[in-house]
Amino acid sequence: MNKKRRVVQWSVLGIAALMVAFAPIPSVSTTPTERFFHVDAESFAYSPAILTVNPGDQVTIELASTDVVHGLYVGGYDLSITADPGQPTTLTFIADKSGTFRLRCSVSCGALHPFMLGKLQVGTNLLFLRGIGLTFAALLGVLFIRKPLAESEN
Ligand SMILES: [Cu+2]
Repeated sequence: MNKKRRVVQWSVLGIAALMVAFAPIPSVSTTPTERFFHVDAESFAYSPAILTVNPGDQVTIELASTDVVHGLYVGGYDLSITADPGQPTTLTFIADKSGTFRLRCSVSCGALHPFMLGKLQVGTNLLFLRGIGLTFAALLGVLFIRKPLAESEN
């Protein structure tokens, strides 16, 4: 009985290890490219609101306002542009910092201005990968913590 349980435990561990080894992980080394985003700003949202690029990419954001003057501040990079209605403005920079950065409107444009937000994702979302890693760690932990208890039950 005990031996059978051991075999099951090792099988589960083996399968988990295989999953860790072969889980698709986005390639780390990507050739930097030029990325262009046309972002429409309208009270009180950006479209698109989430910009995803790779580290090292040259990012150009064309901000176009369709109603009042709006701004776009890129947190972490400390860059800002404003766009008058009908007069798009462009901002070009190298995405040399990895991570998730807040985009927000830099011009007080109305009641919901503080909620005019977006996101710049540079590179792989590490939180997501860590979450997967933690899930496996927890799984293995449960297996090893349960073992002594299971044996004392017999
Ligand atoms: Cu605003």
